[in-house]
Amino acid sequence: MPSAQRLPRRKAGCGIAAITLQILALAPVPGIAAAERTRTDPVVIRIDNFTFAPQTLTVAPGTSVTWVNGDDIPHTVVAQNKLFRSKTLDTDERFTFTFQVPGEYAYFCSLHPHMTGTVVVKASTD
Ligand SMILES: [Cu+2]
Repeated sequence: MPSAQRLPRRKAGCGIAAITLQILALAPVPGIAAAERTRTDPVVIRIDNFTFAPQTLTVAPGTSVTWVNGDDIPHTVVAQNKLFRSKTLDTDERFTFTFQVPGEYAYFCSLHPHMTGTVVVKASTD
């Protein structure tokens, strides 16, 4: 029996299988890297010209989102479900909130209620 395992044909077969496994093992790596990037990148929503940008932002659970007021007049960031509410933000002031629970969070500026935006929180595996 040990001699049968030393046949050259078998060795060749094992080598091809090993190469195939290596190719398959490489495949998931880009996906994992993308998920980590989603979690760790600082996420900023700019407030410029009475507009939140991006107006709709999708992040993974646990992401901290920072709003920065780039306007010369004050704004606020207020969740419609009252989950968060910033103080009045003057120029270049910022407000950060960490989203833990998946869902859609609509928010607006209480000083200019026509200013609206949405943060969508969902697991990166979706
Ligand atoms: Cu405003």
